[in-house]
Amino acid sequence: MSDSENPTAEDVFGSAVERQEDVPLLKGEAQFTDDVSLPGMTHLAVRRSDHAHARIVGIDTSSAEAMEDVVAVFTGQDVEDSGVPNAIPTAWDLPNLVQPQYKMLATDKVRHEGDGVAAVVAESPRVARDALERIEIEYEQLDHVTEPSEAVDRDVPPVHAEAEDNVAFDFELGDAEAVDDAFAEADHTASVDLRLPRIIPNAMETRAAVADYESTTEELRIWMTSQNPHLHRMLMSAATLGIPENRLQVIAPEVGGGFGSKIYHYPDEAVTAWSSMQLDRPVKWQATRTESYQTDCHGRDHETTAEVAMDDDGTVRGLRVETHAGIGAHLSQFGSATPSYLYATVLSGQYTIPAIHARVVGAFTNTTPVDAYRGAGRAEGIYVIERAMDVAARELDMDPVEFKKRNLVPAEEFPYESAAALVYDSGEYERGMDTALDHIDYEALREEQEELREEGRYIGIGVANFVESAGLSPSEAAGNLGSQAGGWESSIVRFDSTGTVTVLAGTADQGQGHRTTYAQIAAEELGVPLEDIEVVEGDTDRIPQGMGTYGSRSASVGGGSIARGAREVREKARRIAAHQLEASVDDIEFDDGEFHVAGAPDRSMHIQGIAHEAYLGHDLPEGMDPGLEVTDFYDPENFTFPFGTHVAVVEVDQDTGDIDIRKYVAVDDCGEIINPLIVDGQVHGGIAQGIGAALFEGASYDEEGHLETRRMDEYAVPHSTQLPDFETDNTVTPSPHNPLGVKGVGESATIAATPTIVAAVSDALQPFDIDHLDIPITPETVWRATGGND
Ligand code: MCN
Repeated sequence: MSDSENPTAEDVFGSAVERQEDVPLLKGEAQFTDDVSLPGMTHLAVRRSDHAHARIVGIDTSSAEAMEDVVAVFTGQDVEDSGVPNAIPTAWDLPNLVQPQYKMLATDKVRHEGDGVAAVVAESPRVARDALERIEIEYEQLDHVTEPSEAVDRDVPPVHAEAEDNVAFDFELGDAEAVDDAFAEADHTASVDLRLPRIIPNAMETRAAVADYESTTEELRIWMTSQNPHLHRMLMSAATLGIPENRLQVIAPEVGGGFGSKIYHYPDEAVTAWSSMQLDRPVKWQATRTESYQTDCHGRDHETTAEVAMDDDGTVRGLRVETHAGIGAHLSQFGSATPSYLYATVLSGQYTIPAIHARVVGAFTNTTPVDAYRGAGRAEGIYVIERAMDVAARELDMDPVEFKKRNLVPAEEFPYESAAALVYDSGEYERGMDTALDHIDYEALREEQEELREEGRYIGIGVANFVESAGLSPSEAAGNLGSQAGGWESSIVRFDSTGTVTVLAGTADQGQGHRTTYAQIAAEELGVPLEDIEVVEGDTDRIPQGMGTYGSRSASVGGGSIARGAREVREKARRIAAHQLEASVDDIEFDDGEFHVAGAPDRSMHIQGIAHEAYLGHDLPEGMDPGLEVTDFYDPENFTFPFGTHVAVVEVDQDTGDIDIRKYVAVDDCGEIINPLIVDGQVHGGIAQGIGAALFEGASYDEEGHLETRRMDEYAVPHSTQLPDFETDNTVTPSPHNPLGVKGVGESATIAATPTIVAAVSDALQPFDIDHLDIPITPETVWRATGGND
């Protein structure tokens, strides 16, 4: 079927249905948190630390309090004195994890520039901001540290007294002895040092919250920029504010991008809610762009050494990885999980590496907390294995494509248990690689490369393979690894009496197109036209339970739940049809919304008509309750493992250092595809962010520990004009782990694109004897590494 046609309900799954959510977004009619305006609403602003590390000696708020239209000024001590639990808790435990208390506002020390010290509530946002300046804070400055390895190696005042050496955790995975043996026996070894700098998430909409407390009912309602309203409700209610979940409603209206940064429970939203409780008035807070850069959790921040042991014929025998991971000044909810399990378990990549050992030291530093950013942990892991494989191929003087192919997990080995403790569900890695390579003429390009080098022109070909763990589940396994949240998802599929369908989902869209793809799933299962289906997310009162949108889980876990619920609804409708058509249930066939008696197509009822009967309740099978609605909780048996191969061809100009991406090919396998248009969009956005990390992005701190990249004109993200046209393609290897056979796709391309580009640039620079350049590889980096114009 063509892209633009309106598919029938029967063939809607797998069709390129246009995004249902775009019209209000494009017309400016969509409601974001900042659009929420309540009678009597006040505005909150946060006074943040100007220092990387300092003791708070005294705070004088009197001048700010005296300002006209200032309603209140709160300090950390006020929050403490109010008697609320005041904890911003972590959501992932590790065996030796140090978990210092993280409060809504600092009381004793500031630990990074941007830590909240006081909050002003005023009648207008302008007055609230102006009053911040009038708060006088006396500090005693302390030595600070921003680099992870330095934090644990250098003698600096600890960020937290609980971790004197700044070690938040020391994590190991794999078999160190087996790796030592592999290195002792192998013909060759290769090693590479890698620095993955901090990435700032850069959602279009900065974080925001509006809180409205009703003292008479003791109920709190909060609208916020959330990727997971139910998780926010859980963390905010008991641990932070000390109110029961059933008194707290969290609503995520439209959310303008998240990329991970809106998963977390931050102090700012909490202090907004707390202030509303103190004042019994609605309170709004919206981050400025600089506040967002200073306080939204950053991504990555790894310093790694990777070593590979291999034989003459190119067989990899072992991998050893040592990483220092910066986790920032505070432990964010998944700040321990991301650089440990999410990272180390994918270090095997697509390869049959018999022995793997990884050690990760998580370090507190005087910087913005670090947590999951698109690709979370898996991006870092795949970057390590792909760079290590490229450098190892170079060591063997072997073509990297040949070397990688030789070590791929063969299709017949699935389910495949890796030496890094994962069981990959399904895969056809060689087919993915071949499909990607079919988009270029590899041999011809290699010849062209040789010829151009004679002319002083440098092209490079980068080929990166990836596999990722998406949709963390089942809950029990996640719990065994330390997760304090479930791996399940919940949905409600409800017919109403007029035959329209409401799908309520516990996930929360930030641009992924759930309203379209979820409607496609329900349409397919129920045979109802798309326009009769409404998808609702992001309101804990309308959909009581859920886990949210992160880890590329919504299609497989959220979508899986909707499919299960819809199937159960359909089966109930089938029983009603059988009863009213006076036939046995086994004789009732279902075709595009219509139930009919086998062999008698004119004896039929449409499912939308049955919905009416279900609510009338006049003529139902004996013992059946009225209504046509199912609430489902779905806990899949395992992750899904999306995979693929990306290829880039670049030309590097030695004189200017410029990198021109001549071609970019992405072949992704996300199992069965619900909507190819949306999958393509996810891949496009993901490539842009992966290229951003490779060539443009990276937060930096100056010598005083101040964030230097504080604004959009100081932190480079790629413009569309700096990106090539992307060629996308798919292979389809269904996942056996969910009812739809889908795998995630939301992070795949971000994971793949960075190593692909770095491989291509390194390949181009071979004549300069450069194996690896750290990211972001800017023109200056290239120019310096190649000796400038010498
Ligand atoms: N999909 C599909 N067929 C598949 C797999 C997915 O049609 N086989 C569709 C899904 O139905 C969904 C979209 O593709 O509409 C992404 O699905 P999935 O991979 O399940 O990811 P999630 O919806 O759970 O989204 C999370 C993921 C993550 S972790 C980040 S970070 C990210 C991303 O999605 N942040 C985004 N994509 C983003 N896209 C936008 N526009 N904005 C963000 O902040």
